[in-house]
Amino acid sequence: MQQYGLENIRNLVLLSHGGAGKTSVSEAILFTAGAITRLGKVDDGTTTSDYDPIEVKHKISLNLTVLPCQWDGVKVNLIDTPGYSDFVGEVKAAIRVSEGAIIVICAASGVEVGSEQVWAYSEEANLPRLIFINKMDRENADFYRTVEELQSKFGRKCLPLQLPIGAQGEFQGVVDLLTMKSYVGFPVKEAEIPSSLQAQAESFGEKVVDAAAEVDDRLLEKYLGGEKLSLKELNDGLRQAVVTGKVVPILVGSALQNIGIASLLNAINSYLPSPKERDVVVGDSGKQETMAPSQEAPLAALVFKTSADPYVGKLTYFRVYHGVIDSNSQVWNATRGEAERIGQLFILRGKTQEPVSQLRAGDIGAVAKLSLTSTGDTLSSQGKPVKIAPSSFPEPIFSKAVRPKTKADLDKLGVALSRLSEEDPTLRVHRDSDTNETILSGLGETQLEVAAEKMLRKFGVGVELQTPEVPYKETITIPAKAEYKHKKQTGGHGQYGHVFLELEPLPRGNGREFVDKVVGGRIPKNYIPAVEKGVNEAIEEGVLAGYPVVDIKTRVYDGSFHPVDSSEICFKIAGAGALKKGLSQAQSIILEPIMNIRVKIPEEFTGDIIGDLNAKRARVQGMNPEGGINVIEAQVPLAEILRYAIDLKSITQGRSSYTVEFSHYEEAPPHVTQKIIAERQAKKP
Ligand SMILES: Nc1nc2c(ncn2[C@@H]2O[C@H](COP(=O)(O)OP(=O)(O)OP(=O)(O)O)[C@@H](O)[C@H]2O)c(=O)[nH]1
Ligand SMILES: [Mg+2]
Repeated sequence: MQQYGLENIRNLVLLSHGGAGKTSVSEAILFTAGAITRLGKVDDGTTTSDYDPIEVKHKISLNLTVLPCQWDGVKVNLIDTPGYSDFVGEVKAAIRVSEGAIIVICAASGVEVGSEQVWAYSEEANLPRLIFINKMDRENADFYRTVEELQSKFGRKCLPLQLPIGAQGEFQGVVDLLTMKSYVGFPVKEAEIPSSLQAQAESFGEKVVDAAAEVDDRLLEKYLGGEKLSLKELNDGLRQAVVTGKVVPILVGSALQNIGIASLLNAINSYLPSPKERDVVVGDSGKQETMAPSQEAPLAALVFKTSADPYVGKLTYFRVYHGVIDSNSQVWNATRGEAERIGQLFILRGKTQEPVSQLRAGDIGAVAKLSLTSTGDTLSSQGKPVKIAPSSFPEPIFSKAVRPKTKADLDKLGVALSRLSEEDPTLRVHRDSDTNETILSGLGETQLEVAAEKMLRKFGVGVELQTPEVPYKETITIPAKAEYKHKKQTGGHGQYGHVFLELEPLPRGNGREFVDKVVGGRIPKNYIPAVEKGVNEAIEEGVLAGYPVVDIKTRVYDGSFHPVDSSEICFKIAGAGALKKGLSQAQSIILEPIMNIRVKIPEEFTGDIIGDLNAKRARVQGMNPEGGINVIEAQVPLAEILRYAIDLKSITQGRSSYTVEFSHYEEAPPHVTQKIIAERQAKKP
């Protein structure tokens, strides 16, 4: 097995909006580097990266995929990611373990919202990057228009290192502005620059030389002195400029035609940093420090993904930052403070797993069936435990109720859901005790639909997703007294229970209280728990629309009994009856949950968003415009924002994010109350 030193590894994440061609580019890279012998196609479901049957079905990537290959003695670990914004959890995990990024832009559709989003993520993570303008063979492909757009959005540091030869149906190859040669077709043939492109190449080439010389005083001096810089000097200068983020090279090609891919691999090796050039942050949130990477002991490896494979079981993906990890060894999970047994290690390439005896710092691998380790944990040595800072994931904002289709599905539901949320850290599951529903939360509708599909395919669990019910509550507004006598004379001995209750509203958020104020044994002590039970059962239903009553104090203060006919059940019935009578006199109202919401949008959408929030009965509480972004804070009823993830995406074309959390319960306005009551009436058999 070949081992690679730190400087001979590249860990790279492929980023773009949905469908710009990341998976196709990764396939072309694997093919060009000789890691695969057939060039698969997304449209045929034959790529190495999109191997999951659900990915094949939808023709989009849903999971991050590690795709190693070798180019010129360098191991390149590409990580393909999904472009659809619901799956940003995968993107974040991939970014966390990469030293560099390739941003794929479609030459026909240009810089889309999703491109801006992934650009922002890579800025945030401080990732040196390359831009690959893909689909040059497509109708409407325009290199120069796309470059202009890139420069106007992301600055002039976006610098073409190549020009395309021809475009659309005529696209044939690229002009390299460093070597000043043409590279045409596949397998690639080197040629002179076509005369029609000569002038263009010279003017663009000058900018490349400027940028390369500028980062290094020695080069700059030589250049200004009128000397020609060698290819090596240009490459060294550019590498420095790229690694420090001063230049983002633009390359061009077509994944489908496999044009420009060898040049892209060359650029990856030449310009993007190796693991050696990036320290890693370790320690707990209070006390963090950086650790320089090294292949000497001790071990430090970060778990960045866990997948639930129906055949292999749990598969744990990790990136080694320090030291070496061996197959069939014992390591220390520093996050949990426990030892973990490591079985056979693998190098993954899509679904293929190549067993290896060892993985060294800088590299990425996987291991099956770990018992206690989960995503975000650090594997290290017990003698020197360290914790590597894990990636942070966005909080769930969109929920659906999960209904199993059959009894058999119900039995397997819990396991399937917990496996899924282990696999995707942006998914959460909880049981809503108010509505008795199992709630699955995530980032958007598509993500939850895919989760349901995975449940069926991977775990054989059929479910339906429904809009969750709003956990309304009922409360009283004035004190009331009520009496209920349960008395029946049947054949043998009769039934008798008699209760007086006093109801009193409590301040919002105080729940329920039950007190016994009966004196003189007018209700014997042993029947009081039965009264309370009756009250509690009736209180769960309320009198308006079947919702539980809260913020209420119930006092039992009087009653009577019969020495022979009274029983616990009679007092329970009397307690429930008195409560219902009391509620109907105490001017009951419906309470609805109010959420705190924080919406982050580009400023130009402020008017639309406020208008929409107002229509949703929100109270806007603050606005903080900052650098083109506006943060709007508001309180809004839960009932109005069950589909907010979808609404917001459509108003802002995806240029937005928000967080939401429960705040408090509040009286629902009359028209809402009437609607809730009418709906309940309609549901009654
Ligand atoms: N004409 C042309 N089509 C391409 C090229 N690259 C990709 N495509 C097509 O574009 C579509 C999307 O390609 P993918 O590779 O799946 O794009 P992606 O960025 O991985 O998409 P997501 O994973 O959904 O984000 C597919 O139909 C590809 O065949 C290209 O260079 N030229
Ligand atoms: Mg893809």
